[in-house]
Amino acid sequence: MTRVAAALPFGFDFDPATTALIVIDMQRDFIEPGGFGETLGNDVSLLQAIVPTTARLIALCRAHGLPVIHTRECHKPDLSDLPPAKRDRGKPELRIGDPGPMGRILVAGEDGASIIKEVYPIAGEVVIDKPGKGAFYATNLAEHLKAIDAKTLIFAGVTTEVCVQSTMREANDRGYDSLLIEDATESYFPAFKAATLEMIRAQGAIVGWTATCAQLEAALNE
Ligand code: TIU
Repeated sequence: MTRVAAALPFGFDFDPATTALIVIDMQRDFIEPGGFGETLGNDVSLLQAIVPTTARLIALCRAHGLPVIHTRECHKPDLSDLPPAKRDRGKPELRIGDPGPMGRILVAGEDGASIIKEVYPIAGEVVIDKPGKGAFYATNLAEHLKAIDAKTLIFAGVTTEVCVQSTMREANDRGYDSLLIEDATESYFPAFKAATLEMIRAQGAIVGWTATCAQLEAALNE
């Protein structure tokens, strides 16, 4: 077993042979101007801060043989997997499926839905397209994790309190111990990120653990 002793709320033990990294939605639509994140009224530049650490985390996991799974929040071109409640919510300038500067907003195959080049998947890595916030809903993630015999999950990506937290909660209910890498996840709302880290590890790791990339690095390189 490997131990991230400095993880919160207490040491996180895992076997690298049965651990996978899940990188949530590091897509142009959330991180670059002109996409879904910006059309919802957010300052997308906040998310760019975690790109170098997320790239370092991915390289670390690849070097140690941990499978890296990437997700993309996006919808089929015919929008058949887009509930009206999701499309019609709020008053965005552009709705999901509308044409924007990076192609149709949050639609599979469009430039905006692609993963940013700094953390792009390499050959052999699984990419899961998901219509919801959680990565288990309406995807084959559960089956894939069983197939690779994953017991423990490490999480990164955006945004902390929306798709990352939703997926961690889904994973928790499915029996996975999960570690969220604090400096490889970000929110459009710094206070929401801070609150999410707190609520994940409260009550004796009610949802999971948090640690920094350097703390995981130290544990894996020991
Ligand atoms: N809006 C927001 O913070 N997030 C999302 O809509 N999706 C993800 O978190 N990926």
